[in-house]
Amino acid sequence: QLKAVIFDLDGVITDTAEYHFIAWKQLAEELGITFDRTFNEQLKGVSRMESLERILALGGQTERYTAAEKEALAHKKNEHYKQLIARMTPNDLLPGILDLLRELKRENVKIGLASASKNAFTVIERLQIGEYFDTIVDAAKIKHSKPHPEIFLTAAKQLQVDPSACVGVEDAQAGVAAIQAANMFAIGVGDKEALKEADYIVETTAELTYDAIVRAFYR
Ligand code: B16
Ligand code: MG
Repeated sequence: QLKAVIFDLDGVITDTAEYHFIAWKQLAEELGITFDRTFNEQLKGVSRMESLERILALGGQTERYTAAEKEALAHKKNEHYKQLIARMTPNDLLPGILDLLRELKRENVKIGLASASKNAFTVIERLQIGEYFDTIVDAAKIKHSKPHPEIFLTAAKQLQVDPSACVGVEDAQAGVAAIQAANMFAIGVGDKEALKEADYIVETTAELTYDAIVRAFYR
């Protein structure tokens, strides 16, 4: 029985995935590294430091910086990202998300947030949707990045719901893998090819209705 829906944030509830992309791309360019949207798929859902490592590896620069310098580079990206999210409003919710949150509440389905982002609380506040969430996992307390299931399992635990009664919603390959490793039903939002491992895929959040979720879950 469906008891909870656990959402990823960036790229599912709002298009902050685009802001992460813009901020990383600018930093990469300053380092003389070019990357495209295909490579960016590998950064989605991945923690800040791990994302930096992947970008440096892409540019063959893994050995070039000390740990302290890497911290500074990650900090720089985050400052740019914070500037981008500072102007967000409830208008930045992706299509259908507010209706879905309302409907889940009406149907007594619990709602959780499993975002790897340390900026998640700020973004939720800017979007003014905090009241809908029964639990929000604190990314700072999570030891293992997606695709490890830890963040989704923590959300289920905090909701006191068995993972088998949870649906996870993700836009990232690593996120879909994390949901499945947690033994939950994985819904992918976005490119059908990139997310082909998901149990159910929608191209945009507009298709992500309560009815569609229920139908997919019990199919
Ligand atoms: P921060 P999600 C993830 O959020 C993003 O997809 C990923 O691009 C980002 O690097 C990560 O959060 C860490 O974010 O630098 O703000 O702590 O998709 O899990 O909601
Ligand atoms: Mg995401």
